[in-house]
Amino acid sequence: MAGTGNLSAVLKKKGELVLEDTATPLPEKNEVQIKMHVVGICGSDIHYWLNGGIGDFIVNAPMILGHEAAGVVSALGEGVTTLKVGDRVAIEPGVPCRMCSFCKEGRYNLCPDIIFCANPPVNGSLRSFYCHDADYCYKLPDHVSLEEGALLEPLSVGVHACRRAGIRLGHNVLILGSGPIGLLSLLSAKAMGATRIIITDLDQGRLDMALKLGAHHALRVDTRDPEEMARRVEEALGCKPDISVECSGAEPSIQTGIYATKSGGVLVLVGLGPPTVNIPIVNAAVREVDIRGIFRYANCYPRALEMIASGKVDAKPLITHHFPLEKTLDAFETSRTGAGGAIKVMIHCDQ
Ligand code: NAD
Ligand code: 572
Ligand code: ZN
Repeated sequence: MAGTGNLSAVLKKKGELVLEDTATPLPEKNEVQIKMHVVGICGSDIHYWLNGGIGDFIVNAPMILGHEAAGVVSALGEGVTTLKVGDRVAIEPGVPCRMCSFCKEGRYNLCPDIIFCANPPVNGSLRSFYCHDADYCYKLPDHVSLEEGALLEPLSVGVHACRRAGIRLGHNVLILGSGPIGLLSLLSAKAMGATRIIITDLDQGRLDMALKLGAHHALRVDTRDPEEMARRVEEALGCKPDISVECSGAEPSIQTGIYATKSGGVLVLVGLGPPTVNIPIVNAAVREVDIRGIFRYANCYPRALEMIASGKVDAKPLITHHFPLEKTLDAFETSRTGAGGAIKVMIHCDQ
């Protein structure tokens, strides 16, 4: 029988985020119960809290937030043989149907029936206890912290973006936007062999973090003229980038991404802003700049974990703030405002 005493961060409706006890779930067949340790706040959690929805995904009923998560296995459901109680795991938050053509081809992120934490109406993992399919949990080596385990989620977005971009040894790369996703794309691009990386943002603090993480050039965006920004990128790099990865979703930044990318190169759209944007499509077409989108990630957790476990990637500097679960509202406020240079805010569920 399910118990109580499961402190959870519940978004009741737009603007109303509360802490309340929910039922402690018991693991079903092929699931594990996880005593949650840490959950990172993502921009989408903030968006659901402030706006009550993203596009067609509307919060019509109370929903537990959180999808960047890691914890310790506390119980096993029937049939679980790959994990044991006490294992430290990172949780891949999207579980697909496993049956459709997308799942069978390995592109399970495109599964129309995927169940993804904290996307309405599905509850997330920002709570004391949470159950998840065991094969979407990744055991962490002893030297990888649970905080790093939680970072595997946004790092997987960066890995998927760089895979879709085809980043390889020797590429010059432009990253547009230095939020957590831009910064983790930067780390992924470096790990995949990019030689020189230039990054943009409106905010100097975020650019300073990008330089600390190994960007070669950081350009502050102080004009809405995308052709001028593209010229500045070329001037700083000494050539046009082979690959651009757009991580802001802002219209002028997407425009800059097209103008800046070398003819025959690739622009990956990671940032999702307004559903319709005005872009110089003819410029992209006649210069054979391929524009590719991404939707989350598939098969990226193992690679992201390997990058962290090997020491090739150090994502820890992104973590700027820590709060206990009881202070969730303060944590969300810090993430929302970026106070104190906040980049990735972590909530600790078991303090
Ligand atoms: P964020 O808001 O923290 O970061 C965005 C950054 O872009 C900010 O630092 C902001 O200052 C900067 N920016 C805004 N306008 C700019 C401009 N004109 N030029 C350059 N920089 C500009 O968000 P995040 O968590 O880093 O996520 C980035 C984007 O990626 C969001 O749009 C998010 O929805 C999207 N995302 C998409 C996927 C996907 O599957 N496609 C997955 C995760 C996140
Ligand atoms: O880590 C997964 C993730 N995905 C984001 C944003 C933040 N974190 N996406 C942006 C919003 N889309 S969506 O298709 N949607 C609400 C399902 O607009 C998903 C990807
Ligand atoms: Zn996210």
